[in-house]
Amino acid sequence: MERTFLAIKPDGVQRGLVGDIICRFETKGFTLVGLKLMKVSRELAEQHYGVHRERPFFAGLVDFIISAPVVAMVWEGDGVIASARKLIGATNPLMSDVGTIRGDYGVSIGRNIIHGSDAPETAQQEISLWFKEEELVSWQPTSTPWLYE
Ligand code: IDP
Ligand code: MG
Repeated sequence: MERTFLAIKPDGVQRGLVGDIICRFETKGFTLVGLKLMKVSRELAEQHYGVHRERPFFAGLVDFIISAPVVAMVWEGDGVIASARKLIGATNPLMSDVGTIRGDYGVSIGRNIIHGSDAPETAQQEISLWFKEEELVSWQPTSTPWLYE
């Protein structure tokens, strides 16, 4: 089973969207295997967004991510990496489809509510950056045979 890293950003937490966002992944049929509310250190934020270090928005993005709590999560399921990106929507919420998290709740690219890993390699890197192995729980939901044939 595939795993992905998702993080509800400070704007999503401050706006009271945590419950709705978790609900979307649960009802889709994915399995929560890691969850924590955390105040992110500058070092972690800079590492997480390291690929964007040279971009003009980098400093503002890091300041934003450490400005209020973040909900860090790992979700599991067949195809969860690409599917979660679809549920999240395009990076700019004004361009995201209606029905996606960003499309339903956001209006600006710098306040786009949630992060999701974009590929298997980044998912693995981000899961190990944000979670210790013992913080992840492997379990089999009783709904599995009703979700997968
Ligand atoms: P993604 O989150 O959809 O994968 P990326 O291009 O990887 O999008 O950018 C990472 C994050 O950086 C975005 O989610 C957004 O918060 C922020 N970001 C990207 N482009 C801009 C921009 O032009 N202005 C401000 N923030 C941006
Ligand atoms: Mg990205």
